[in-house]
Amino acid sequence: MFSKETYVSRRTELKKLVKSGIIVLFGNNGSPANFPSNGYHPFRQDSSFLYYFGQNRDGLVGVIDIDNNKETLIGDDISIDDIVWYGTVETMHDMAAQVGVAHTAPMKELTTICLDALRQKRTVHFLPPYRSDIKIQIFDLLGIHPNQQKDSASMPLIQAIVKMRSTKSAEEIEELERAASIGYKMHTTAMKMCRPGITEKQIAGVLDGIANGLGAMVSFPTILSQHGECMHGSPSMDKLQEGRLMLCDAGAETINNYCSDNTRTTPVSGKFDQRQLEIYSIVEECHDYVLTIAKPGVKWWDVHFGVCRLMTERLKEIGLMMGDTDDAVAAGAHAMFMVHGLGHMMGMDVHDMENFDQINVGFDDEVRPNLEQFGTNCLRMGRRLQEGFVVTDEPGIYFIPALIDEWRAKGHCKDFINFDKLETYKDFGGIRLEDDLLITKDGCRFIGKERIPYHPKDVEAFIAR
Ligand SMILES: [Mn+2]
Repeated sequence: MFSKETYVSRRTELKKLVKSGIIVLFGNNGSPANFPSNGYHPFRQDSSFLYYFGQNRDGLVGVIDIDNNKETLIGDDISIDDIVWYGTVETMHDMAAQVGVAHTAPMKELTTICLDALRQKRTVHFLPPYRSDIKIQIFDLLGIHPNQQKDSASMPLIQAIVKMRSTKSAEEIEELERAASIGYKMHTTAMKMCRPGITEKQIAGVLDGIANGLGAMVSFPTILSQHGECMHGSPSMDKLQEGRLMLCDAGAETINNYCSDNTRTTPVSGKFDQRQLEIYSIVEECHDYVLTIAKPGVKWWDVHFGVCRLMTERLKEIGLMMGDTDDAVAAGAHAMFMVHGLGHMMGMDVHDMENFDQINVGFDDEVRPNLEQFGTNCLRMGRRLQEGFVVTDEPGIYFIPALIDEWRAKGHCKDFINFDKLETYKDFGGIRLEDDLLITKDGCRFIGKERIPYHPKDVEAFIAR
């Protein structure tokens, strides 16, 4: 947790931005796995609740009455029955004091607060809920059916929070650096463990343990697979095989809930073969290219398409693509290879604030998303960069057999893709490289004091055995 002053000043700023009404920020509740007292662990607090109220306990709600300038932390003190099982925990009063909140109230009082607000026709600002229990709570409190809640969520509140959370403060950047150093340990361990015969799950399990042992957790379920062409390939019980590539996309989340998100692709044999090296070098060049062009004022949309053009140029050189580069990219032909966007915002959430919809986070009035074109519709961020933004830089090239078959059958982008040659890559898998970019005053830098090896020579030297 940060100092009391951090939370006080964040709430002060939020009140200024939202201007009037009453803000209700729901914290998360525990989530049962197979029976109520056997919950999914670790508990994950809602990020916006954490950002303004700092407390990492279940069953809390933060209320900010802007018109009456009154802040209340709502929740029930735990009973002696709970103390027997879980030990003594801080009182509601102490938790409120730690984050500079003057008032506390038991959960039942939230009903009164909401009823009074509705009777007085005051605006109750809430965020779009993503958990079913909170949807029921909002239904009970405000009478809005879960189907209507996303549309009824407060745009002024969403916009204010996006404005504040998009720009990371110095103390937040320190936390992101901490997450990066845990991520470094996870990734370098995975690279060292990568060899024929070990299962994907064996490695992924160790990565979870590294994060846990450092008081952290993984920032999302680890993607670790020799089927890198499957975007969210969960680790399986399959053994890694000689000649394949292991794609590992994993990150840590610190005890204060700031994330890292990196991807490395490692040759199981210890050395890249010629074909792998060709594709890897293109991804590497795209990854490094971003570092030279991302800076305040530049649209991430343009960075993404700059990478798409560079990738297309290089794929033409090795005969997988053809035709005019600009025409190919305009037609979306590059999305045969890079099916996703170049990156996303990152902070307390690995896809920062994705619960508000990416259109509200990564785009604005100036830069609108393209929801029609395959590939481009997965770009989660497009707007102009600002100092303090954190965005992932994650180009990738994949060979997805089903996608190759589908486009070939339809003749889709046949003027730009050499399907005969592509056919021979169906056993390739995929390559992605990912690092987290902090936008600085006049440029950008990668987060993390130590770079996880990624230049092919460095990778081979690092895993040499
Ligand atoms: Mn990512």
